[in-house]
Amino acid sequence: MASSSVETSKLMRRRFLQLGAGGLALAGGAAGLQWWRGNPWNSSAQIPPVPAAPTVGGTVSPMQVLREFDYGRVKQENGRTIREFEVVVGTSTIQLNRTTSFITWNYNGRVPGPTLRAKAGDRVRVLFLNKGGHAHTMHIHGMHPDGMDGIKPVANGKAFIYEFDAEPYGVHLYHCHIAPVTRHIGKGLYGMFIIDPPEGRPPADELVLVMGGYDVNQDQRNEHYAFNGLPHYYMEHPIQIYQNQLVRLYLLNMIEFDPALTFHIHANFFQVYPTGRTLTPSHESDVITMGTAERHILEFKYAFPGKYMFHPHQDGIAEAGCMGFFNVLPISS
Ligand SMILES: [Cu+2]
Repeated sequence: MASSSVETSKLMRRRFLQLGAGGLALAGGAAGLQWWRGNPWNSSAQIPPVPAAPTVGGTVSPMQVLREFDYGRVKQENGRTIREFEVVVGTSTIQLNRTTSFITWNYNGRVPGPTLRAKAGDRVRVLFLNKGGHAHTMHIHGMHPDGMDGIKPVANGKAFIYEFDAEPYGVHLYHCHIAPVTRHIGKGLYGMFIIDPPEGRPPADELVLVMGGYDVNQDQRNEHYAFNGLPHYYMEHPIQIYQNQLVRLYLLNMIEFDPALTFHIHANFFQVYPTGRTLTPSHESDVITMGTAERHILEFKYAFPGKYMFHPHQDGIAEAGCMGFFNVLPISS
């Protein structure tokens, strides 16, 4: 590493750590920063116009979570691509249904947290600031030295910089690792971390679905379940996709307390890329079993327009909020 770059990096770290120590708010985690949205290396898929996605229920709209990728601030240091992400832990109250509100602990004001995305071999730098009122961390799955493993508590009001190489490519996740971890995850401290293979993947309509549970009465069981944060959301607001368009679904199970569940799509089959660790599918199915923290890429196309359900086939979990529709729109000629 050239010394000037080392100095720049040190200065940046010092500035950030001072921000944390001084308790200055990085409002919402993203204010005043430029975030890269949309997929710069995958632009030729047909994606329906997405309906306006206002903040709902006290968190960001699941419709926003669905297609939003955070590519970080991109910079070059010594010929390497650095992706710098800013993540702030906070708390907010969300509305699970008309009568039930829930105080979340979250990353960047949303449950799930931002979908961080890098390419294999990039250097990832996460500027982590804890304003959540308790000690929290960011334990990011992947390969890295133990000092970057996110199990050492970061006290409230303090900052930490996680830095490591993005390896291996696949669909990964991050979550808080303070005990009891079930509680910290159950309160909302989790998110997806995608590492793209160096050669990329073919163009597709790319979607993110994160399955989560809510234990509102602290009985070590979930009373509510959700895709992308809010129970039943995609039943009322179906996900629009186009007929015959390849859909690439990045799917993550972050449900605590239930050891495993399945994911099923109606009237179709999907190709499975286990943990996103392959470039060719391992098999085809219409239902897949996932333990907590398991994740896969599923690819499919719908041949016929119409509305098709998706849900875990543990039907009680589905009916408690983890259920939605794809609305397949015809391609007009
Ligand atoms: Cu925590």
